[in-house]
Amino acid sequence: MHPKLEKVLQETDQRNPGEPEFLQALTEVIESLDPIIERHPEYADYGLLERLTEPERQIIFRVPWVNDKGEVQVNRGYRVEFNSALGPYKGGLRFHKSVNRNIIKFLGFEQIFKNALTNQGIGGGKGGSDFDPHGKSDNEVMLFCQSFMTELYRHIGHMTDVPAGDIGVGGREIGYLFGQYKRLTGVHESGVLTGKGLGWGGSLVRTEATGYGQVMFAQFMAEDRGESLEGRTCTVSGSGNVAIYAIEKAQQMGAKPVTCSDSNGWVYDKDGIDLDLLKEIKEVKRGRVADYAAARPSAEFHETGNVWSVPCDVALPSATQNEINEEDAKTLVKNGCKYVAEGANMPSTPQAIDVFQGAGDVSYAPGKAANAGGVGVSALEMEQNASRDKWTFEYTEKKLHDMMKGIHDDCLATAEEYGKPKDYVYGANITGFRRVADAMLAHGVV
Ligand code: NDP
Ligand code: 2IT
Repeated sequence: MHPKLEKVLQETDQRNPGEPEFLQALTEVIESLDPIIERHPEYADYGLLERLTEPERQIIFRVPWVNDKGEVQVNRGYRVEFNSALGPYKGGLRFHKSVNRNIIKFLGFEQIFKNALTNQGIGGGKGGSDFDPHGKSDNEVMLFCQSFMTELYRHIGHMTDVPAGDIGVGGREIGYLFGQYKRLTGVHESGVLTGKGLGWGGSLVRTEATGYGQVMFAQFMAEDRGESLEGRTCTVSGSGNVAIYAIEKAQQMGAKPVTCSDSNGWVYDKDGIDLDLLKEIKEVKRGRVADYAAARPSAEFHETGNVWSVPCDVALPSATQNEINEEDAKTLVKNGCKYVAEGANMPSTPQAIDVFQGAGDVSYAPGKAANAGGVGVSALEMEQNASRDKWTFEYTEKKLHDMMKGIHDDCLATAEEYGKPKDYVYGANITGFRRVADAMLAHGVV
């Protein structure tokens, strides 16, 4: 590796103790920059790499609220504004008990390159809280969101920082967050958040965008090999926003998704997932995948193990980070899996990625490329808000399709250009890096 890259890795390691996921995300990107730094040493100059790996701003705040029993609860809120070279910070908010600064920094770092890949003029950021929405009443979720926004509102804006959803933050939470922002500022500033309701500034296709885009990406990888997803068995993890719409798009393409999961277990449905039933249980009743299995004779529920033990052609991880380890990857490859398209952020460990890439006939798409459709359509939502326009479903989905095709083709072209043909990891990291780095060099040392 180029000595400058080694030095940056060592220094970031020392400066960010106790932040393994952040260092994991960072190491993957830095390691893939070798070919571009060799050819363009200016990218290792001007403190560019040192600046790129240090967030522009990290905001941590107290979020006090009162639960239904009248007890005071205290959570911690985060917003990491990582890089604004290409546009306002953009990225979701995650509400999950595992959230800490390390998790938000890893997600914010990934977001920089993902957002660059969309070509939509958006910088990278991420936020969230260790608030656990499971088992909370609507009232408690509302009070939490209001308290969270009471601190966050001073840092965000449609030209500065535009949050959206992620794990534990969907339409309901964005509604409460937007309401409180509007109340505090006295301004109906549609473009300050994305993932809004369709009646008050939301965009058609935003709900579907991440899962749809992920499966479109898998389809483009298949087409590049002269194949398609039709008739293919897919394993999907998760049962939230991304997983549900990955299943929907896979079914539209004639594939057969047979699994889903949540933190209590996973389901194998030999007849293929019944999407209406899954949506009813997850989106309407806020239930568990165990309820799905109980209502569906062809489905089995498992409390132990995971969906990656089920033989498949296409794996669509759509739950969380590091959910595919080396053993899982070996099992997938042994069972004949040919395509991996990540809907979640960093779902495969570095060892799992090595297994996929070493297998020879697995096309592996990292999250920052394959799940970019979500933030991509968020940018389209911002565009509609700015122009006070509303686009049709078909028009917006076509834009998503073209954006995903563009990302796919850019990744392949860059990988080829830098001597790593068909390597979507190099392709995604170098394409994203080059766009951000060029803007940072133009802006001087800031
Ligand atoms: P949701 O909250 O809608 O769903 C998350 C799903 O993953 C749930 O089924 C949840 O189960 C499961 N899950 C979450 N954490 C864990 C865990 N630690 N162990 C086991 N299961 C877990 O989130 P999304 O669908 O929006 O997000 C899923 C992934 O996609 C995340 O990695 C997110 O960062 C990424 N992503 C999301 C985008 C979006 O637009 N929403 C865009 C790009 C990426 P349970 O309910 O039991 O917690
Ligand atoms: O990880 C992601 O890209 C998201 N959670 C979506 C971010 C967004 O701003 O729409």
